[in-house]
Amino acid sequence: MSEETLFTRIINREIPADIVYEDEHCIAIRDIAPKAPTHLLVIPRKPIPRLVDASPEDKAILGHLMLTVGDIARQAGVEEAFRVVVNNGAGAGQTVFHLHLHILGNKKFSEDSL
Ligand code: D5M
Repeated sequence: MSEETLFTRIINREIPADIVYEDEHCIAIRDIAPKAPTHLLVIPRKPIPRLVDASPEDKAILGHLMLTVGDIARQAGVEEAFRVVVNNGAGAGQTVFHLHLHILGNKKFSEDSL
């Protein structure tokens, strides 16, 4: 049985996905169960399970992800209003244990909710 994560299988084109961006360090896809009209996932090629599992050697990848979120948000036309969410651990709602950043946009956000 494969130990690859779902997202590694998408990165390797073993499972189809709507890929909106990719570069040498990461890929961005449309979420299959969107929670906002624009709901993208930015996923490092490296299968870091959770944010808390990232190590100092991942510093450049983490920085790249944050910078790339801005590029992807601009490309999607949501750069003026979007949220970035990282669920860390099952208790926080993480279901795919391969680090990913949710970009949520084109949605009316209430000011006091996260
Ligand atoms: O977020 C995991 C997210 O991954 C969740 O919003 C659904 C999404 N998902 C699950 N399978 C797929 C496929 N095959 N394509 C695109 N998106 C997918 P989490 O933070 O772990 O709860």
